[in-house]
Amino acid sequence: MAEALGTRTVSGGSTNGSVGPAIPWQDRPAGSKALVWRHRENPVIPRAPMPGVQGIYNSAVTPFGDGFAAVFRLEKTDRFPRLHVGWSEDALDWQIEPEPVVFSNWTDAPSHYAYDPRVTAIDGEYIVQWCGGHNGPTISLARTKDFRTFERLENAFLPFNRNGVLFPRKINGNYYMLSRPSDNGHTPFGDIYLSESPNLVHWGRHRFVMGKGGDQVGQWWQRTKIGAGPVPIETPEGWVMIYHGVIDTCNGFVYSMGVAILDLDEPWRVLYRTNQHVLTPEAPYEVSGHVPNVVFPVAALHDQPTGRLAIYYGAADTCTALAYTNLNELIEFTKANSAVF
Ligand code: BMA
Repeated sequence: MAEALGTRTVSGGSTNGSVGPAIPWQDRPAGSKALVWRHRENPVIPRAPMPGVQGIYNSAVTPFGDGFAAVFRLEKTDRFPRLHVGWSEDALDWQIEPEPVVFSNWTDAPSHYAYDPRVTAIDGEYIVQWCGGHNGPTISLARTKDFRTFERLENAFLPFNRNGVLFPRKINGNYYMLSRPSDNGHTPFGDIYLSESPNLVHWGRHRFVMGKGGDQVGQWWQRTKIGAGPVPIETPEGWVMIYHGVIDTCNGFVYSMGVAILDLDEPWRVLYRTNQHVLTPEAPYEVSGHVPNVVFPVAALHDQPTGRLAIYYGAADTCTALAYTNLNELIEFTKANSAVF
């Protein structure tokens, strides 16, 4: 049973410290020593939450008003990924808009797919980042205040790029966004980079942040590619960046979850990085689905007074799942089990 919580301070990609709704939470199962444990009723959003839908995964959730808003990657039976807004009081039960997001100032061409959205609360508005198809995948952006009207910004980068993740505040006066340059297909490589912008339009000062693992560093779980996940969480120890790491196997890619801590003022500097995954596909809904063996973290809700963290992740490119941890424990584990390379 999820324990009942009162109103708490919540930062889900927001660092404004505003009082927000109670985030989902279940205690670590009795007898378990797991650092990260799964919501017992996973998947929180099943593969077909409404008629004509066959997948909803890799999606962003954020505190909004008295409850929560989401931007979902939703696929109907044409299997074409689009962004759909969702509303929830408890971040567990969702009302999902049947029609995709429409932009006030931009008409998406029919070829413009949209997937793997993130949402960053910053300066009193929400910036949505996703992988959009514009003659190849790249990072698209839009701003909203109410999740009803969305204004498109110019694409941040040239194709090919994925996993754009905007920090929740300016650093030294500029916006910062992580990304993972890629190719036009099922990219068999990939490292995390950081770019800077004064205005969310012009991006530059691109810096390497961290690379995939491999034989030299004894890191096979992340040997093929890595990509940033939820909006980084600001802590006194640095920015906590949850990310995915991928191994190629004779049965395809396997996506797991890892953690890094980045310097607060120079976030291209990696202070710590887990030398092992902290969640890997094991549950039936993670090992079986449209793409088996995928745990793909994209959003995190943080309850500052308790340190509770609820992490949303796409499972097997099919449904949406939830896992829990304690942020302080996650940081301590990352520091104690770190390999920076
Ligand atoms: C990546 C993206 C993700 C997907 C993952 C696993 O390249 O396409 O949307 O979850 O592959 O299939």
